[in-house]
Amino acid sequence: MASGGGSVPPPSVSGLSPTSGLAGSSAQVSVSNFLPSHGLSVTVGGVAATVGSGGTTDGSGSATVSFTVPAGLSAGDQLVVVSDGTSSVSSPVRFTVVSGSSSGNVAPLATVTASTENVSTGQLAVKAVDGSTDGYPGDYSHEWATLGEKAGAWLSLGWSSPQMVSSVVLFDRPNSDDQVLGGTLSFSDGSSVSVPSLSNDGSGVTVSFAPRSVTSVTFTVTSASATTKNIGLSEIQVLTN
Ligand SMILES: [Ca+2]
Repeated sequence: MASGGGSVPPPSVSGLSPTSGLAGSSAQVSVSNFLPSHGLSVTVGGVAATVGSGGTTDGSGSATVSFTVPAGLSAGDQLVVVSDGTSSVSSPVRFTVVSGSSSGNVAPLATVTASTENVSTGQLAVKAVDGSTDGYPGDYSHEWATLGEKAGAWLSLGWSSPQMVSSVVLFDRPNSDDQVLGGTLSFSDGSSVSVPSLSNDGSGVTVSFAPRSVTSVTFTVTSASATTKNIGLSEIQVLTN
């Protein structure tokens, strides 16, 4: 298509980040030499991803496009392809869908609210659905911590469309002081399910129940250990099958 002015560099894709995560988590990838001022689409493993910010190239055909890893993909390495409608280019690095996504974790797709959250440290409610089970004494930026709450603290996940859910996996804050000793999952259909003591080392505890179609679930802490200072969760997964 170029005429006279020398060679045109081919469109390219680079900088996939992060390179792994759960279905519903966010990632971004950069493109250059695509068509200028064009909308971009992204597929992961051949499945269309929801495109967030950066979904249109600038005047030089560059963009850093964020996207949501689609649900329904098998765990493992998946090809990421960006298209401007004319060129479709694969990322040289594949996205690794981590375990948990294959069974459809819809928690990262939810709007998350909580009784309190620690804004000053970044231990926010949304960190309970960021795809990472890390937390203090590891990386505290991946967990939800309340402001001195114990029993009575709550975290609520809401979806714009009904989700058929059948289990929830809860990950306590990994530190040895804070521990949930009991809780309740309350669903938008009026039903509720008891949550047992969570593992104090932050490993996942699965609560399974009869499948139900819901638009929200609220986890309420009903009991906390005596040494608890700021109850919270490093992660919560809501599974659809
Ligand atoms: Ca987390």
